[in-house]
Amino acid sequence: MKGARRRLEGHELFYFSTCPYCIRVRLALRRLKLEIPLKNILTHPEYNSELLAGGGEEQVPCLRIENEQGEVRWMYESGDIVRYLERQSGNSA
Ligand SMILES: N[C@@H](CCC(=O)N[C@@H](CS)C(=O)NCC(=O)O)C(=O)O
Repeated sequence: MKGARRRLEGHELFYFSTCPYCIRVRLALRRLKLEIPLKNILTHPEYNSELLAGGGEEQVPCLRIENEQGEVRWMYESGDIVRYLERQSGNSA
């Protein structure tokens, strides 16, 4: 079924295109019709620096989550990220 994608404010996904764990997360985004900015750490070294400085690890996928109070969390596990996105979309089936 086609439908509008919903933008998740305050979220960014750090990834690179051939990483299988990142593909898993990107497929979940597509399935859940969620849109967030994607930051490719291989084509943009500055994103890799941002990931390391903020999250502490050079590993992808990593979801950066900033709440309305400006507090930031860095979520690294693809399974955790998919479950989190499902909860955000209201579709945890
Ligand atoms: N447990 C992680 C594994 C992610 C993973 O191994 N990512 C690779 C890229 S495909 C990586 O970033 N490796 C670099 C490193 O671990 O330092 C997940 O499921 O998200």
